[in-house]
Amino acid sequence: MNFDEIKEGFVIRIKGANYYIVSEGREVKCFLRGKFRISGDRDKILPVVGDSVKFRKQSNSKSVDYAGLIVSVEERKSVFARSTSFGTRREKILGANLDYIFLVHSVIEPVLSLRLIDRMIVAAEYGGIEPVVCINKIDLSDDLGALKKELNLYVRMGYKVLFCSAIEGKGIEPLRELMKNKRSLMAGPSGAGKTSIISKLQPNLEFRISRVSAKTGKGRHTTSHFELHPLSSGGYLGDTPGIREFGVNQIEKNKLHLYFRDFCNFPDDCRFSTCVHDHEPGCAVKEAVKDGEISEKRYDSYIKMLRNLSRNE
Ligand SMILES: Nc1nc2c(ncn2[C@@H]2O[C@H](COP(=O)(O)OP(=O)(O)O)[C@@H](O)[C@H]2O)c(=O)[nH]1
Ligand SMILES: [Mg+2]
Ligand SMILES: [Zn+2]
Repeated sequence: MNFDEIKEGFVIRIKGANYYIVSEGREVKCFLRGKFRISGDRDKILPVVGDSVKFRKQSNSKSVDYAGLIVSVEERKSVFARSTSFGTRREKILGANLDYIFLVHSVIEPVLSLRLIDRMIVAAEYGGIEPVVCINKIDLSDDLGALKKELNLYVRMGYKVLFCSAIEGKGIEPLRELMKNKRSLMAGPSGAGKTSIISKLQPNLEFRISRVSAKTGKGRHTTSHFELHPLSSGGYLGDTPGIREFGVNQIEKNKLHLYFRDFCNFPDDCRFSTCVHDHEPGCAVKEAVKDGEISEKRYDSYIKMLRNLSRNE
């Protein structure tokens, strides 16, 4: 085959050995050959969805579905990863360069769990992705004011918190606005309404996304596949139907606190520089919890996660 001309693009879908790249507004089917290097320190890692790549376009190709050869992967700005098993710190990188991860949770059915939200936020912060808390099914809430007050905790930390009802089509516009020209991922417990929200964002997109998960969702523990789908208002969106658990066991115990944004206002105030804000005396974080500057719920989430990480070590 004859290759020339290096082009740039990013991976939106991987099927077997085929990598589908968007480049200059077109989809290009590419493949890998041999070993290649990721610029920076991650060597010999296979591209994932969202990776920016350089590829050699096949010359003389008239077909839209022409082939290219991926020659390099650019350094990742963010990663979407999860730990692969308990008792190890191994992780699997599922995606790269995502701008937002929408943490879709419902008021009830399934019941709202701030602890799960906290865990998902840690996973997002660890990967360098901006999380957006999205509370769906507000039509089922009997006290929306109280709910908003409860969630205000995240607003104070600087996170975006959205409320919507996919059924009633309420609160969808701000979601669409945020997703515009960004690469986003939907995540959250099964039944929270991810698919319903997608169908309101862009009719028929939910069918394309479901098809992806139907094909790959054979075993619920094996699924870790997602694709990025173009949004007609600009940007790309993926769903994570099979990624049930947000494993964060790969995080080092003494680094966990770095992913709690609200703890970071007190970085140098603890007596011990190695303080993980657990049983140490003179801990500024614990002091801030006592003073109500840090929410007790957040601290409880932290300790719970810390204990889980300890169990792994
Ligand atoms: N009452 C109410 N039900 C909803 C809403 N959004 C989704 N549902 C229902 O919740 C169930 C799960 O929704 P689905 O979109 O499949 O959730 P997913 O598993 O996160 O993709 C379905 O029966 C939906 O009809 C909502 O805003 N209000
Ligand atoms: Mg779904
Ligand atoms: Zn401390």
